[in-house]
Amino acid sequence: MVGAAAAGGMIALAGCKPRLSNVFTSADTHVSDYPTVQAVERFGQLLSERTNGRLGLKVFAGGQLGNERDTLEVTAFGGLDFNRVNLAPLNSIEPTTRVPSLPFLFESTEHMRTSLDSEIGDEILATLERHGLIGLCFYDSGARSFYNTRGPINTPEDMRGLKLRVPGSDLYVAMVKALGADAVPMPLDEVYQSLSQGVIDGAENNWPSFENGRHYEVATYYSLTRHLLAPEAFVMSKVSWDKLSAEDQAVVRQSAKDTVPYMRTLWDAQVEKSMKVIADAGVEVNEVDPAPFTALMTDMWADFIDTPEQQALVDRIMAMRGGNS
Ligand code: GTR
Repeated sequence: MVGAAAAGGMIALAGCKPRLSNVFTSADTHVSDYPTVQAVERFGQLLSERTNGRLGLKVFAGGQLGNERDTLEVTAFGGLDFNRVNLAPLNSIEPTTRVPSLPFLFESTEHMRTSLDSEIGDEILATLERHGLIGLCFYDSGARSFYNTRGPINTPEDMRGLKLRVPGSDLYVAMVKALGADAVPMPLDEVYQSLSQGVIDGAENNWPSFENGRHYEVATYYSLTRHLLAPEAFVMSKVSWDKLSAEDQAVVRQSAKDTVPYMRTLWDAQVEKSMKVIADAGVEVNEVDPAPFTALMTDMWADFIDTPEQQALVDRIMAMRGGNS
């Protein structure tokens, strides 16, 4: 693995002064101009500037190193230094990550941003350390809604019997089942073909992923349920982290945090761009009354919130609704 080679290089060079440049590796399922990739590229520039070129980063975009679940495992073992993933593959690994993944928990992007910018976000990120990962920051991921090849979804009844792709997370499976549809867990890179071949009828995602994966070419109905405002996470391998000096660890942490406002600007612009591409392609987009979806999807929270630690986080996030902090 490239990451392992870079890490091996670090060990060999650890005793030399001054240290030569170490190029870390990072994985992303998205293409190189996607906001998450751009933000991690920016992180790499900051890292290099702030260490006078001692540390650098190469981002492997477009899922070239594998799907999120697999690359996450490799990251935890130190074969990759960094990774940018959705929270879904972390749901089965760390229970606290299920909290920001709960449908209809955040009432707006603002609520999501304020909650995760507060100490709540840092506390959730810190829980990843027990799994070999250093949680560095959260990135925006907009709102996920359903799209499909059959027709507009207005009520949960319209979802009965639809085969809908979800990321590999029990929470997502339960969410779709609660609405009466069939959940098909599948990596993102298989969705386009599965839609084209009728293996699935639809999926759910935000505007940029719906557009970037070209899913809108096949699934021409996008129904704005906005059921999930779960963020993305940028993580580092604890194996690689432990090899850094305390000063370099602080640079890594700060540089990651410093990319968050940049990512949000890119994100908001990308959403606008994707909405236009999708509208121009003639996709039928419909607004949805969230009430019946909210009722069914919040009923299942109890199945995924079973520790006092998770419940306390849910309560604190709920208390921040309506602009309270
Ligand atoms: C996207 C997210 C990806 C990936 C994808 C999915 O919104 O940015 O990291 O998790 O969803 O549905 O697999």
